[in-house]
Amino acid sequence: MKILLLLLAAAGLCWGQYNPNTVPKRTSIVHLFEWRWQDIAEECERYLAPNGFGGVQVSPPNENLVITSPNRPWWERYQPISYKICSRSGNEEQFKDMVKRCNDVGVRIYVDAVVNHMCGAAGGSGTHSTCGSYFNAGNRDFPAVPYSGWDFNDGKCHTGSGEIESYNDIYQVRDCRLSSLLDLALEKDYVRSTIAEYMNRLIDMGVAGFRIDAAKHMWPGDIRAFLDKLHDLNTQWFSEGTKPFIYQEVIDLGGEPIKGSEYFGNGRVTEFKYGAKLGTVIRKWDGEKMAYLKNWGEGWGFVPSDRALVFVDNHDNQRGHGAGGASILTFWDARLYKMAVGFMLAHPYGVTRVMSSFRWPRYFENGKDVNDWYGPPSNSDGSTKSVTINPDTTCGNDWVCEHRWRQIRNMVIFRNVVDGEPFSNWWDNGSNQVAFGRGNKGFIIFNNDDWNMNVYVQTGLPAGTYCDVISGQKENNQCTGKQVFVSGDGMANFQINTDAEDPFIAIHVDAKL
Ligand code: AAO
Repeated sequence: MKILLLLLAAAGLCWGQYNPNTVPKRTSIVHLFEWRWQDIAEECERYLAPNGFGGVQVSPPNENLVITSPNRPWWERYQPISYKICSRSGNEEQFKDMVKRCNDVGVRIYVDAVVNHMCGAAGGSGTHSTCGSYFNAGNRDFPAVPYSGWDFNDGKCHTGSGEIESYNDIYQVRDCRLSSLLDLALEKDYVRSTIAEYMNRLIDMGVAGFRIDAAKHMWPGDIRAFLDKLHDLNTQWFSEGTKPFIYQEVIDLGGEPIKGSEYFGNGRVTEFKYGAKLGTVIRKWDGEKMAYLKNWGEGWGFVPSDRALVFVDNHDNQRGHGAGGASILTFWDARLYKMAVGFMLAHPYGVTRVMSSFRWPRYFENGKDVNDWYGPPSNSDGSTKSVTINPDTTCGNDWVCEHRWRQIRNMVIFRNVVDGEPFSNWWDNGSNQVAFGRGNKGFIIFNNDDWNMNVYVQTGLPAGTYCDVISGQKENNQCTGKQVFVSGDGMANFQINTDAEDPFIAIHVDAKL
């Protein structure tokens, strides 16, 4: 079987593109949700490149429906009107400038490709779109693409409502409308070619890959058909013959007939069990404890590591959309969130994506956040506010910038330092005090119990004094945080009190004093 796969790969028949195309030793992606292209370009230059971020997932760049009731929700960007590069994040010039400037400093751009559908059936008709293109949702007319009635699945869906009524019926999930969004007929070559043309324009500009939105709602073979038409990446920044990185949004928490594994032939898949389970463990719900994380990864029923794109929260489940439920940790639960992100970035499983959010006036009624629709920080004319940077390096204008939190940023660096090193030296107290290393390059230890911790454990690191990159960091060969002394045999003493600001410590060889 292995030999057959190798042969297929050699023959170029295995198309799947699993490699994020980042520059060496830059291992994580950050989702700069709803950011403007100008702000992303500056962030690449002033922050992401200097701190070793591999790439940025950007919000859908194409023209979308303008929704005024509610007032400009974030989710209007998941209702395409055309493939013109024209959205609240900026125009085509600005997009191109961002891609160039980020690539020039070695930070990749991944586009959120919304190609399963166009706007909702009740989108109306007119020119209320971000670039003013005319459309008529009722007639399925999108002349700016162009798509017409022929290009949609209305005839193919067999539910009375035309909507997905049951996730247990794979035909409904693929051929019917997801929350009324007009479902494109991806079996048609015209539709496939049109989508590929859009993606190729982006590839030619220098984009390094795509998140395929709502991939579960497309047949794997249909996705494959448009991926087969894609160009290799722009040789200004990538070596000849490089294919775009593909990660498909397939929500598979178990319990439905559609499995993430059906999509492996096309690229990676989003592993939603990861954040749902990690949140449950760190919250200590359902009898879970961190000691159980010893076999985290495939051992927990996740897809193989080399097929997974992982995250603690995403733009949907941080506000109750999509899937994962109440266990999902977000910036709203900052202390636990930092532990979860720290664990994710230290652990070798998957390609990791860090979330970067905007704040909204969260307000629960009957357990549901009624403000889950709130769009990005915006001015009275609806334009998105820029990301301002405060003197202490945090962000203003209600941009949360989790990726700039010291603990998270330093763990992004940790992951780069330990890249390629094995998971090693696991230790736990049978409860919620756990530790593990990455070969002889890095070590992390957590105390999520309700009592203080004082232990001697094997770090696997060379002897020396290390600076904890959670409570501080190494600056000019001095440590602004706690210091850890590793003796000649690799052992070290760690003390973490339950009331510590962040109940975990991480050290790595680049933070050795
Ligand atoms: C908006 C309005 C709608 C309106 C529509 C059209 O909210 O009321 O009908 O416009 O006018 C986003 C927003 C939507 C928004 C849409 C378009 O989230 O609210 O609709 O833009 O503006 C499913 C899909 C998944 C999708 C997710 C939200 O499978 O692909 O729903 N995510 C992506 C994007 C997302 C975007 C879209 C897709 C559309 O990330 O931002 O929508 O482009 C089950 C299924 C999942 C399913 C969820 C939610 O999950 O398994 O596949 O996700 O239900 O419907 C347990 C189960 C778990 C289950 C979950 C929830 O946890 O274990 O499997 O419960 O029931």
